[in-house]
Amino acid sequence: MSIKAKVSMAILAAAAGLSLVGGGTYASFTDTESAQAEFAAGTIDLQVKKLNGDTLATNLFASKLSNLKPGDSVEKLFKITNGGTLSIRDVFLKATYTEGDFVDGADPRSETFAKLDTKAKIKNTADEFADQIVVEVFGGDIYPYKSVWKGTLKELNQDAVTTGDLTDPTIGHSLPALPWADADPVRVRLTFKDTADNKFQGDALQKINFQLIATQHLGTNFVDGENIEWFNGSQLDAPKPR
Ligand SMILES: [Ca+2]
Ligand SMILES: [Ca+2]
Ligand SMILES: [Ca+2]
Repeated sequence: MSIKAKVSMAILAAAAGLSLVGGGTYASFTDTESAQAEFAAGTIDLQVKKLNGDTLATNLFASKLSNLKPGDSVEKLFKITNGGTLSIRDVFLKATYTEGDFVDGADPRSETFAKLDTKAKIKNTADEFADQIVVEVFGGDIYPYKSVWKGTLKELNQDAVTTGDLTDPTIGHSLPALPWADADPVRVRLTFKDTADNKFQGDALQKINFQLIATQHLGTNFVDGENIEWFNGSQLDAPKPR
């Protein structure tokens, strides 16, 4: 008998044995074992910090962005860190505003209305003003120089539009929680287009909401015995090979 045949016979015998145990009535001696399983979800918690590690205040910019002139730009450097237990795959930036957050310089409610020359008192929409503001977002390790997105605030306000992924390549283009909470630097620059004309004098978007959206990695098929907690905490952007 070849080795192959012996092996297949052994398997057949084992299968037959199992079927005996499986069916029929119980004998006198019985035993039941039970086991429990915990099924606990991890957490995704993105935090926005100053470069020194302090939590950022409500306003993204510490400067008051007012009295700006065409051609001005202002830049903010901050970092995104993982405060949860699951590794974060991607982080996208979104900026939104509403018509209600806009005050036209030609509107008597405008702070600068009284100082505005009559010829510049021209009404326009929030979108027209937001179209004059260029948003540039950079990611990358140490000093974020890699352009992740460039467009106008008006474009970024559209529902389906976000910047590209901000996670840097140093730890697999992700923001793992293990072995330590990763932190990636981000740079945002707002520029008032130097082509903005007089109708935008005194115009103000009183609230621009910046939102950072963190996403999880794709689901993984685990085999029992694997360290799931560790894997999900330290996961990188590339899918787990199978
Ligand atoms: Ca990523
Ligand atoms: Ca990273
Ligand atoms: Ca105006």
